[in-house]
Amino acid sequence: NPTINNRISIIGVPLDLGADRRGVDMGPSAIRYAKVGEKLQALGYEIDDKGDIAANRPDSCYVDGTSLKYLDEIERVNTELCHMVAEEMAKARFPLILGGDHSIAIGTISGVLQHKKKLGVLWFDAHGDINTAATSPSGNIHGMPVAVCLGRGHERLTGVGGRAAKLDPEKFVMIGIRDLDPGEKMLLKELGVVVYTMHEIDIMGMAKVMEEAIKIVANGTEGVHVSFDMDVIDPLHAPGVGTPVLGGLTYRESHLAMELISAANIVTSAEFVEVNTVLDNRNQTAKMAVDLMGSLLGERVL
Ligand code: HAR
Ligand code: MN
Ligand code: MN
Ligand code: MN
Repeated sequence: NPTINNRISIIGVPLDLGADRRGVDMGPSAIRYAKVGEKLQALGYEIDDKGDIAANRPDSCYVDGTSLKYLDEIERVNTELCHMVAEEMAKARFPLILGGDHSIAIGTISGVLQHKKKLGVLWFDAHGDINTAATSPSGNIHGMPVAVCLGRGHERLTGVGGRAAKLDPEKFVMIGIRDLDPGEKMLLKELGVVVYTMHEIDIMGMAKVMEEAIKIVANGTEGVHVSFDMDVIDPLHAPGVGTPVLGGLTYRESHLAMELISAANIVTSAEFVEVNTVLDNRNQTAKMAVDLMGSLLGERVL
């Protein structure tokens, strides 16, 4: 396998300032409690758990107006995450990031970009996360990381990891989308991001969607990052998320997607985000995240 070696570094980011609802700050603990380390060790990986990046709580943070809530702290945490991800990759290790709200994709992706200038991204989400302060209905930064990684948005966010290191929108593919704001629809079309909404998944089937998606992100790139927002899965199977949206991926569709990425040998980093323990049902969603990591990293039935 050219892209994954057998060494994984786990980084927890207990940040919930990008979201409206508390609870995703406990995501990394919940995912570890669901035995992520044990699962990956059993698959033959050598695991280095780097622990969590310290993130402040909303009570002790300044709210920067309403259009970019908690900008200071989110910039600080993502800058640290960017450094850590780049550091682990410099040691030829695979970074696996545990969220935390989805604003942490800013730090993860900018860290990976320090090593892979041409990076493909597979973004699994119910949402587009491509708002800017101008279009966001909420001011929540977890609705903005895609815009930031494509070079749009507040300079304090696009500046994380350096303004030059940004993604190519033609190598960015979204899967499972079913909730977009008006400004997001406009920017997606303007930038030419390929979006497989739930509609395309229903019509084409997940196998065909992934075949096309993998081709797009793998051709002409040095690696592929998987950004997995747990709310892409139907709330039936993943109730522990802050912003559930009906009509999501089934259990098998989500696993099939991970298995096909694994079989393609393209993934060089991954993050699993938005596990909200307060809203979860006996850690079901964290357990689901760990099972998906298994499928992504080579677990097979037979
Ligand atoms: N689009 C809405 C906003 O910008 C909701 C964003 C979503 N929540 C997430 N992100 N979990 O994927 O506020
Ligand atoms: Mn550093
Ligand atoms: Mn998201
Ligand atoms: Mn989402």
